[in-house]
Amino acid sequence: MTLGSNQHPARGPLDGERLAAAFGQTPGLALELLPEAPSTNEVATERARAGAAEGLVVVADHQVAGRGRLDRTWETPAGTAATFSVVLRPSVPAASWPWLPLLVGHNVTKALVALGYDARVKWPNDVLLDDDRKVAGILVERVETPDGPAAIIGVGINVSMTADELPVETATSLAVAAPGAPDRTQVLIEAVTAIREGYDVWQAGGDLGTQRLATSYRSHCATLGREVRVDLPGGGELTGRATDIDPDGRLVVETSSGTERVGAGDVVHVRATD
Ligand code: BT5
Repeated sequence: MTLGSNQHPARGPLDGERLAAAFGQTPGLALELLPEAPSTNEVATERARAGAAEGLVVVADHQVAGRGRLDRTWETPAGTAATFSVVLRPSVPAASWPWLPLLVGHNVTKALVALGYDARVKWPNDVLLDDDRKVAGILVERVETPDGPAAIIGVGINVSMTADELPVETATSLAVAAPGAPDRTQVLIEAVTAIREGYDVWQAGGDLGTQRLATSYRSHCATLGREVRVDLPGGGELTGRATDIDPDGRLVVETSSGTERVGAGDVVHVRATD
């Protein structure tokens, strides 16, 4: 039987028991699984403001109003994606916070590599597969809460979308990249565990932890060595060769008029042009 463009193999719901068992075994993680949510970042923000402890993972089986950066949207057909947010309450100095989005991208990439995919991270934190197509997006937001500032770490991973379900041309999914994609529950467990472990090592390591993260991130970052165009808010742009990530997590670009550094919060788009 061939499947028409509107028919897709059945997709089961996330396995709440497996998620609860996996997160229950990892110290510092707790699970809130919702059948449907507008945006897990929104729900996790509410929970953080209401006093949720570090490590709460809010998972939506189906996220219906997912958010990207800068008011962009994140679209995931029902049953095809891992969409979750983690509440963190970092104790690192404020100067180290810019590394957090990079850390998340780095560890989601590592989780996909461990699952057998040729994943790499595009600065600051888009996770790419074949032909530079985006398989995962990350939205890190700082929120003020009565217990101090919290970081809401939002991650969306395209797992089982077929080619005709991809929301934009630049996207891909694990299933499109290779047959036999793991189920969404497994992808979610691997990603959350990798983020939590990477975060704990980073926090425990102090300045040395950030230096180690920077070294590891640089060696896996697909942007370094590429010719790039960086679109800036307000319509400006920079073009040149991306040569480094500086100690503050900024991208260093050698342009024809000198060296420029851009922070993750200051860019609209980064595109490889070579
Ligand atoms: C991101 O934004 O890449 C961050 C996406 C974060 C999504 C997670 S899901 C769980 C949590 N809860 C939320 O509400 N959000 C987080 P940005 O770099 O702005 O990319 C957004 C752009 O990617 C869109 O404008 C589209 O062009 C494209 N896009 C939308 N959906 C996509 C998808 N599923 N896969 C790949 N690209 C997508």
